[in-house]
Amino acid sequence: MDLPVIESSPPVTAGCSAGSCGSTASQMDGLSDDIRARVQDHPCYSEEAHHYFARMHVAVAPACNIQCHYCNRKYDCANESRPGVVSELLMPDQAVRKTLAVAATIPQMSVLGIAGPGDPLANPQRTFETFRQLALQAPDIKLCVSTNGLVLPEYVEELARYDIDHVTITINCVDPEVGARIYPWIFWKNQRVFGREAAAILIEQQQKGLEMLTARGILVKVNSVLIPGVNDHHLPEVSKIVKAKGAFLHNVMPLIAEAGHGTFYGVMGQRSPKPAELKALQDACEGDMNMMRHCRQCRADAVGLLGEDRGAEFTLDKIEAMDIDYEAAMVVRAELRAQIAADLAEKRAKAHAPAAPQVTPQVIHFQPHAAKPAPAAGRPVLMAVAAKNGLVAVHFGHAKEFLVYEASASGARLVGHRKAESYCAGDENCGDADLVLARTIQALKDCEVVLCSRIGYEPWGELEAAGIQPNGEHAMQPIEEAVIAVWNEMLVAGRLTAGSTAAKRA
Ligand code: CLF
Ligand code: SF4
Repeated sequence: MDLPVIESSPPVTAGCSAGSCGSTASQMDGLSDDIRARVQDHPCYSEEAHHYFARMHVAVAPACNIQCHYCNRKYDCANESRPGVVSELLMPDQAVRKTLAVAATIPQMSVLGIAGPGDPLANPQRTFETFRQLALQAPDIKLCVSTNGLVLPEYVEELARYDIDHVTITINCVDPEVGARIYPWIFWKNQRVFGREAAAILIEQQQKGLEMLTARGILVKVNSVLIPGVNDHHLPEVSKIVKAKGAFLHNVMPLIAEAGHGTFYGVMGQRSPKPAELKALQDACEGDMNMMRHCRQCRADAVGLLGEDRGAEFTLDKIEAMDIDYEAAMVVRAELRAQIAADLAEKRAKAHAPAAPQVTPQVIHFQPHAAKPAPAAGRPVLMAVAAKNGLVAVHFGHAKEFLVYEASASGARLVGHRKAESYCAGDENCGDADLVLARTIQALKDCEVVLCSRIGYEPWGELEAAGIQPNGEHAMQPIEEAVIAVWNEMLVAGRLTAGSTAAKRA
């Protein structure tokens, strides 16, 4: 069968090469067949799936019923978006047409989410009319919603009616004292409630909604915004509690606060966490909970694979002009999904085959999804990867983001990502190259290695001078295989003894 060639479509025949094989694969292995089937094509609920499947958001929900200190409603919901205005607010009919247009054009688009720019459940008519129409017209698309939780309990039944299987609740605290520093007010029973009392109501509603959803078997992801000095010490407790109540995944995201966004925190100079602080907190929560590490803090109108935005291809005027045959599209989409599922199943089967004996006990061999090798004597190393579709496939100067992996004796695991501006656009913008390169190096400063498909002479030197080793030797290799290979090289070269370079970066 010939599948359509999509620019951003991952190479589904590339074996483990196209996927993520580390800790997330282990998490997937530990799931029941039922749960695995429900998350395996959701790019947010499965790290593995995010290499293969795309999501889209439709911005049908402008209003909100609470105020968060990190949000300015002129901009996207900071819970689920990076700052920037939503390009087009949509009515339900428009949102449905856009969804069908995207799904027909990008067959790996598996999930439609409503995530703002306000709160979807504060706009129930628009949100549920969109879901109602899509459940009828596009039954092959998973529906997903993200909410602050204030009115969640009263909509659990309706969410279940439209077979909405994935719900995200943003829970930043379980203590009203902490909450009062995040939420100045909520709108509750036709009046504004302020401070601690507002936070207490919100927390109670969130917890109740979480319990009701999990009791109905709906998968719940909890998002938390990490706000240094406000809820950083509190989030491990949040993680413990939401896990105990049945949440499936916890996504701790960094606060985005810049004065130019006009948010209270931005104007007041509240700082955002550093990447190392975010990772440390995620690590601290991980003992109790599955942690999401690949969130890209999407716009409320994002389209495409996580980390890319193809929204400009689907503006209202463009989708009006499109001829959409959704019946035919569903056939193509089903074929693509079956092919990806078969490919992943084959990889898992291979992974469960007995591992070859280790040639030397010190070096890790790449065994996708296999039992972890015996610990070797080498410290963990952070490596940034310019990646596409699960491969080391991007020129350093063209990378718009870097995935950050931690390589250690236990294997390679994704621990985050860093945004970058591509400075080598080959046009007049190259005039700012020095500035952009300096910012990229700053963003990667806790990494020891950068893996990319190619890199120029000048950035090579600048990275080395900053203590970051560029590496273009593993172009087009699967990410984890490349990361482990480099870690092994460092180990053999004696660069991973305790106290060597990484310690200075901590
Ligand atoms: Fe959208 Fe959110 Fe559904 Fe995903 S995003 S409503 S669960 S389909 Fe995903 Fe984007 Fe992170 Fe959200 S990467 S911001 S977690
Ligand atoms: Fe903004 Fe979302 Fe908070 Fe509402 S819930 S104030 S839209 S961040």
